[in-house]
Amino acid sequence: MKSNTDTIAAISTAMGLSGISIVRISGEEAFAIAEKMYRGIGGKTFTQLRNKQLSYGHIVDVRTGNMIDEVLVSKHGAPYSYTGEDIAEINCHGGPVATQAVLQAALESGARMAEGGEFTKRAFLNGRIDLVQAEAVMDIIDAKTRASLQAAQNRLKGHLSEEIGEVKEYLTDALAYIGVGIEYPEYDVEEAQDEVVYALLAKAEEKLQRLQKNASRGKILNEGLKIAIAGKPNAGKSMLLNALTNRERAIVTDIAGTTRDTISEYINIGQIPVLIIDTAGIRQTQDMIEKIGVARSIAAIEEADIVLFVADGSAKWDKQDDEIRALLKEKRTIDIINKSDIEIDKSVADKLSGEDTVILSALTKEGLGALEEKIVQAAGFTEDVLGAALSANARQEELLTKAAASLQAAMDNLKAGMVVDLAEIDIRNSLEYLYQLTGQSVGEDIIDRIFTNFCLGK
Ligand SMILES: Nc1nc2c(ncn2[C@@H]2O[C@H](COP(=O)(O)OP(=O)(O)OP(=O)(O)O)[C@@H](O)[C@H]2O)c(=O)[nH]1
Ligand SMILES: [Mg+2]
Repeated sequence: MKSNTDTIAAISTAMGLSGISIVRISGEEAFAIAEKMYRGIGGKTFTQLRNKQLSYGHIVDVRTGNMIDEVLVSKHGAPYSYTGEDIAEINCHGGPVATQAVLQAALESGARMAEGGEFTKRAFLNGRIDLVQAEAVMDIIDAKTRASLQAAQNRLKGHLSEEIGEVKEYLTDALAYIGVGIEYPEYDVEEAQDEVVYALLAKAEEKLQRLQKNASRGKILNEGLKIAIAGKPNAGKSMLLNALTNRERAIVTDIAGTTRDTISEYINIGQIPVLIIDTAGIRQTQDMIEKIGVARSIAAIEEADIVLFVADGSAKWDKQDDEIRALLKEKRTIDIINKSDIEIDKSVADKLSGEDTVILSALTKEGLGALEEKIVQAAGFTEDVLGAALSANARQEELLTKAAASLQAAMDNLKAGMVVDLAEIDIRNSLEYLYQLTGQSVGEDIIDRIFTNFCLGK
């Protein structure tokens, strides 16, 4: 286990050819280390520099004194820095050789190579941000759309933590009320106590439910929505994929069974990141390759959040359509009649006569906008939800669910007329999950696991 107090250094920009790169040094010795490597113009030393100001100078090889690179440096004194510790930041020329040489100079001057996410981990350990905010930093770097970015920014600003803070307060208050009953049995708080505790729990529950709802949407913003296109051969699935992705991604022919393998592509639909998957047309077949393709289609459908069922508007509805729809019974499905540019067969129109059916032409793209709107709706997003999305990641969502379950148990017990002290343990559990969420109570192993997913230098 690496120490959390020694001074660390890393390259914080992406490796490769670039205009500039940034080497960051954080810890108690950061300024002393920078002092050894830096020669300011006009003989100024690093120590003499003003806080949070860019200064021009050179980095030298600490053994030979030879110049390594021309740089701009800045110092950020604790606690007002990213990590909460002293930070020296060096802007050197981009390019792997110059950048590595500057990092090397820092390591030779006494810094240790930072691990992935270690700067952000220190910000957390120093209490500058909580765990939800630390995870938001990673989501900002990973953001796939503007909405994902906005949601992560909200979390970094502490909005989600604040909301969780309110739930914690209700629960803590409830525990305090129960405490009164336990410690001062001579006071006659019994009667009112039940009601007060229950009311507090109900408030906590309402808030938690809202957070949970947002959390599931947030997961979509972070991880993307999986959409599979399913239907019988020649329905126009691949042409629909091409229309949605705006490029000739999949081969389209009039031969039934053209697509053999699943083909996937990332797109954005109304600010939602979507992984869209074209599948092989599902049918009974003797062809070895097509058989494997059909099996893969079925697996892709199982994994998908939403399935687009494509019916061929130019052909008669048949048994294959029925079989595929039976397969989709448990899935969130959007029905589509394709090929609206030619006359739609009555058998298809009759089968898919619901209001929710989208009629479109993958060829002319007519009706594509309506499909995209349906997808956004089906994913549970509207414009204002997108703006306010207090998203959460999978870890956070799981803890919210656990907290809600414990809270529910406490409320059920109270409702069933159990003595109020018995609800106490469940309330404590619920609170504990929320502490784990924000990181007030979380094991070293979990912290390490969270931060190792970060990129180096962040
Ligand atoms: N007129 C018209 N033809 C279309 C439309 N969409 C697809 N087609 C035609 O239908 C045929 C099949 O299209 P594909 O996209 O290859 O169909 P598929 O569902 O991917 O078929 P498989 O890969 O075999 O399962 C091609 O000849 C397309 O040109 C449409 O909206 N209008
Ligand atoms: Mg195809």
